[in-house]
Amino acid sequence: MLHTLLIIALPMLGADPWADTVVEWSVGAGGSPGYDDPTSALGEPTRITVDNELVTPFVPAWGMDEIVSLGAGGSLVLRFDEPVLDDPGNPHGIDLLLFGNAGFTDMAYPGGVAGGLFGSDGGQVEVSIDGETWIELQGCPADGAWPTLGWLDGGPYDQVPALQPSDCTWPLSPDILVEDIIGQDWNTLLDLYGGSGGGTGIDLADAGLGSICCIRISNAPDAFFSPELDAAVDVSPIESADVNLDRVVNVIDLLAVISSWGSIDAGREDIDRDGQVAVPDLLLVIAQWGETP
Ligand SMILES: [Ca+2]
Ligand SMILES: [Ca+2]
Ligand SMILES: [Ca+2]
Ligand SMILES: [Ca+2]
Repeated sequence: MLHTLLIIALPMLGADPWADTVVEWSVGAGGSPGYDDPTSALGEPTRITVDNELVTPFVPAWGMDEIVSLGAGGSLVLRFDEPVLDDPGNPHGIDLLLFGNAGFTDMAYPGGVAGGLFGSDGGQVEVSIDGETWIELQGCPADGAWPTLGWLDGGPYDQVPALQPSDCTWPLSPDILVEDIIGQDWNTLLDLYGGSGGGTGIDLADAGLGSICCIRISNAPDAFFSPELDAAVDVSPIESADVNLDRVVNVIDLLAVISSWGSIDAGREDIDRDGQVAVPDLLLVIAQWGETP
């Protein structure tokens, strides 16, 4: 019995919300030279880029080991170890996030006032339940809004250290449009992101699928732009107390909440997302204790 309980309480080895394996990679023509390592699209979105700069909507990831560039005619298939679900508990119905290297121009450099979107390079997205049958998602560019915001406590052009990572498993509201952000200052931008790390949101219901294992990003043979991909991420349900995203709620999550106690710019530690790490967050950890979300 004790043995069984221990197994249940242990996290799945290496369990995380990021894409795990490159299944297929075909480099296209005219992609950015040197950006041809497909494993750059695995794991967590980039939060710190070249020269220790924090990744922000004004400073997208640009290291060669951080993003992969598809090129014209390029195609990349990624697999998740755990299926990505069309979970009704996911925020805004969004189940999957893609991170590229789009960014905002700065209308008041270095003040951080959002101008237009740059590096929004398109790319076709397909999803699959088994890695064999593919369903294309219409109107969903792989590399576009929203640019990655790596940290909640840094400025638009800061270098390390920053302390409070954004939540890269939390989408922006689909009600927010790029036009809403143009002309906004840094603090308003942070408010609009609402603790999210950005990314392009995908609702698997749009593909008519309850779960997927794999995504395919491809770029037309005659495409002028080359999309870049940084990461693919399984969205975490609302009020999930799995703060460190290892798919079990245990003492690690409890300690994370305690160490951010009282913080007003927390990321996942603010489990109910009311703006402060406090008693309700602690109660959610206790209520979900031992669960594997
Ligand atoms: Ca959904
Ligand atoms: Ca990456
Ligand atoms: Ca956890
Ligand atoms: Ca809270």
